[in-house]
Amino acid sequence: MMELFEMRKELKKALKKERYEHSEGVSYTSAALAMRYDPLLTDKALIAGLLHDCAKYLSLDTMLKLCKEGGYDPGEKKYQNSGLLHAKAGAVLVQKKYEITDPEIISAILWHTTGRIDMTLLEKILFIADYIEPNRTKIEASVQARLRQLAFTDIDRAVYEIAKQTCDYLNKKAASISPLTAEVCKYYEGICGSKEEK
Ligand code: DGI
Ligand code: FE
Ligand code: FE
Repeated sequence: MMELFEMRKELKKALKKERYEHSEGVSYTSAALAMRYDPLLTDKALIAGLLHDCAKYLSLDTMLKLCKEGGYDPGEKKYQNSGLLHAKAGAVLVQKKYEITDPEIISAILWHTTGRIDMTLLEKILFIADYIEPNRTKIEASVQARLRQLAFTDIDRAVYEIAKQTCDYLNKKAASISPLTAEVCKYYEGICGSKEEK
């Protein structure tokens, strides 16, 4: 298996500086969440966090090729943008370039952008860490502070609120929301809906 420092070295070459910093942030934030919810997942969380955006700067063509190689459906044309495809392409690239074989890590990277129904713990951890890591500063400070606390106290509610914010953001931008993104929001609202008044 590739050592963590080798992964970092390779990743640094593949990403812009800010994106690399974000990846480090997601890496240690995922590890911290794993320590909270299942310490045995800490090492996997560290790696999944570090590598989750490794395909972010590939061309759309290369992303599509990687999807095909991995047997992942790239979806309809209108959803074939780098925002959505880098997750699927990344799930294949980590196997080819970073020697990752662990199915839990691969699946966390695969679902990190949209989330999915009934996520595993590691999938939830990466989904949340991507949004709350310290270098991510584009989110309003008070919202960010609340989500950071929520992540460590009510993981499903944190998943829901992040999914909801992503949907609201895409709606505002008038971007086409993939059916899965919308479904995930509804599903997790159902799971934590009873706590709405809290
Ligand atoms: O890769 P990051 O920027 O760290 O974050 P991400 O992987 O969660 O999201 C990447 C982008 O994908 C972000 O700008 C939001 C966008 N996105 C998420 N769901 C959808 C989507 N874009 C479209 N068009 N449709 C979606 O359903
Ligand atoms: Fe991403
Ligand atoms: Fe990310």
